[in-house]
Amino acid sequence: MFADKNAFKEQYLERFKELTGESFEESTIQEQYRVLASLIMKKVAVFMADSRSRLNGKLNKKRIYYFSMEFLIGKLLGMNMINLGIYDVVQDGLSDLGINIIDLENVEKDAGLGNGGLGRLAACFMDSLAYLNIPAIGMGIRYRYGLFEQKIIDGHQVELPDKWLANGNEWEIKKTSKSEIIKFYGNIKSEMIDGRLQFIHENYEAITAVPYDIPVLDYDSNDVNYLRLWSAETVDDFDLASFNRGNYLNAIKNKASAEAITHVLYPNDSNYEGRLLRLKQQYFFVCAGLKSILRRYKTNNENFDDMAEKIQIQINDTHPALIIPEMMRILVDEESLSWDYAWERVTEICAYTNHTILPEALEKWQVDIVRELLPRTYMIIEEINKRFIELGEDTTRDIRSRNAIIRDGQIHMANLAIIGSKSVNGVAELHTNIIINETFKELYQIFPWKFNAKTNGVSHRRFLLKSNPDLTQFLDNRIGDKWKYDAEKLKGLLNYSDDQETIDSLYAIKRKNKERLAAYIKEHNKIEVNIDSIFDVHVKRIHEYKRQLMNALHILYLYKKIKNENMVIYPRTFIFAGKAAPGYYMAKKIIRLISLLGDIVNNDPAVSKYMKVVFLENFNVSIAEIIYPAADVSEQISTASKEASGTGNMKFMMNGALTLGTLDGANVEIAERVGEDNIFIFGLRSEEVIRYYDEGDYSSFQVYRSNEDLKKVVNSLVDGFFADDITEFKDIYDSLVAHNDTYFVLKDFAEYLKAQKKVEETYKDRNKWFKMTLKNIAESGYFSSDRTIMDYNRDIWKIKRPAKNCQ
Ligand code: 26Q
Repeated sequence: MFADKNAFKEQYLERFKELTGESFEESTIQEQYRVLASLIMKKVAVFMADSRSRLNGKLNKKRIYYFSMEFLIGKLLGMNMINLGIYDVVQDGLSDLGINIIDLENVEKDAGLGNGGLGRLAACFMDSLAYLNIPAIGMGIRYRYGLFEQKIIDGHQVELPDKWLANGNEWEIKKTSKSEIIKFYGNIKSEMIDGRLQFIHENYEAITAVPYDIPVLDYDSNDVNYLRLWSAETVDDFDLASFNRGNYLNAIKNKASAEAITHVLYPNDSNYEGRLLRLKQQYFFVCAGLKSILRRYKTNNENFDDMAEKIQIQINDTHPALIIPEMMRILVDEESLSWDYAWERVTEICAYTNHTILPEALEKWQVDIVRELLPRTYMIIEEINKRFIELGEDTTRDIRSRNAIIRDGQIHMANLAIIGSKSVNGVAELHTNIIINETFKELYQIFPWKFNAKTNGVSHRRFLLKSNPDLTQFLDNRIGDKWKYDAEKLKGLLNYSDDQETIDSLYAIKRKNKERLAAYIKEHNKIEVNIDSIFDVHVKRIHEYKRQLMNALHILYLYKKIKNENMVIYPRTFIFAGKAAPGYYMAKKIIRLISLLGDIVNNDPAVSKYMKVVFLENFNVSIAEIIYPAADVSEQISTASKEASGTGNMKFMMNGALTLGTLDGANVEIAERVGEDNIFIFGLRSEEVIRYYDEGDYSSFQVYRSNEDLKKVVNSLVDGFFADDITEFKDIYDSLVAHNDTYFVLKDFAEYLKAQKKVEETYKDRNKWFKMTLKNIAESGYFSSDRTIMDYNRDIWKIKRPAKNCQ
């Protein structure tokens, strides 16, 4: 692409003039970034066009459509340069011009179009689909504002709008000509036309969906997939005559309310809220995406027999599950196909991934609002429901009624998704067992063949190759660079387990990455941390089940021991980051608790020489890329059974941090791979937690009363230790003591303490620690999303793909 750095410089300086009408000498760093991004995008767009024409037309290949309300892709410049193989040449060229490439990368704003795990998983999957040359399109929403920007002010979380588009977006191409019209509200009239009952949608409100395509590059070829994000616009700049069956005035009223649909991402990640606007978002992108898929299908195919051979749709949690009735509506109403034929197509095309077992997170919609907003879709859901109940074997009739889609005046989206899909997968082995045996036990009896496990993975190219360049170099030197293509090759590192020089290098690399994080902390938190302390890191969304509170109580325990009993500990830096849903009261209290704890610890000279507590604000993909490589300890301490998989655990592991965790989610599989000697496991097992819930025989008060140390720690929440206002943490105290500690923080506390002690003892033996590190890195290949995607493809999508690089 650029023969050498001089060729790059020449094109870069030329592009500068084209784009800014000025010369490079007068430029700001923003312009320097924008020109670089646009120069690269120009090339990428050409590759994208070529890839598309390879796939379209005669080839008419099978494609994957990954439907997700969230794609947490982060920044694109660095990753795109790596994928194009031009990172080094650009770096050298820029350096000649006096520009540090990292400074330019940092100008880009993160595309934070997701809440956390589920959204980042979708982004990692897009990376791996492109790498594996699986033709795929990600369908999502182009939110004007992504996940809020978090500020911590006096220990409180404050939310600011995420203006990620303020300086434009160099990576997207607006496709106005591929817009679709989406209809809301109105009424349905039925009429006999040509002997067939037809349903006519009248008096609807129409909204235009405009797609923006973002290319997703393969690592080593010029194959390009793309993400298609839909934005809502009013219809007035569209050809109104083309949908003149509606009411003109209705159609163009409410410009503001039309555009509001894609205004902002809902910031909840675990507690569903039945908001009308959210439902509009769901239908909006599902309907637009499906129309664009069928438009393409129809230009290449004469009938619908082959649909499943050309189209496979993965539904990322229930958020896009309306695709099931919507596809029925199009096939039956618009294409005049029979119900049974259409249902056969739908249930061989759609596949559903479940990401949660928390009952409060399962989506349900009030019948009334669905019926009003989506009158025809609602009728179809009713019909699907009716046939599900009535058309099964008599022996399963009761089960079917109990598990109906429509119950208690609500539409149960998981039931709809399961009934309308050919595959239902959990995101880790344990999680899949729980949905089979608990959450969807009865539906499993009806559709046992649908259920399967697909353990999550992460893009090792973003979270290792890109974010940890020194470890990348270290690996290349020892095992060559095949691991970039096939992460299982990381196992080659095991040949170096007893090589002292290798172990020393791992230590040196970790130390350097800790320096980088320490500098970041110094700059943002004005806190000086000890590079030689243990970096003990807990970063993820703030939620009671993830038990940041247990970690805080441990810190409080250490503080008291050091302060009052002169206990000596190996120095530690406790690092937290994560956002709380704005309406989640307890999560916000926990942030405040950690911040105040930090103030007390960091400002007490007797204690702060041993430990520091840092809360980094605004956790996002870019900050994550600095944090994972610098961690010694990865805190994965959710209440067993609650974390479906976790993916942060995998990112830490790849970067050589050791996991301190419960046997929950994918931690179980990490433990299986590294062996119990290379991980710190503690706490209740998921069966025990589930048993306690079923039997109701846990008493947190008993635990509290019988453990003196724990009692002192918990009491300090309400005895004036933190603040003048002793009521500040009363609700946290009550959740533990008065409301029986739903997440077993007190129950697991003693074992957590022991495990932490073991971490400390182990860390003191540097060789032992870094041998464990080596084992973790070597075994992390399984957790590459390349493997996950190959598993989805083998069992669900079944696309024949060119054998690639897995030599
Ligand atoms: C639903 C309705 C209304 C508003 C918001 C939502 C909503 C949005 C996001 C519900 C859930 C989410 C996100 C869930 C999520 O991130 N789950 C995580 O998924 C990861 C990838 O599979 C797992 O690793 C985590 O264990 C799981 O918590």
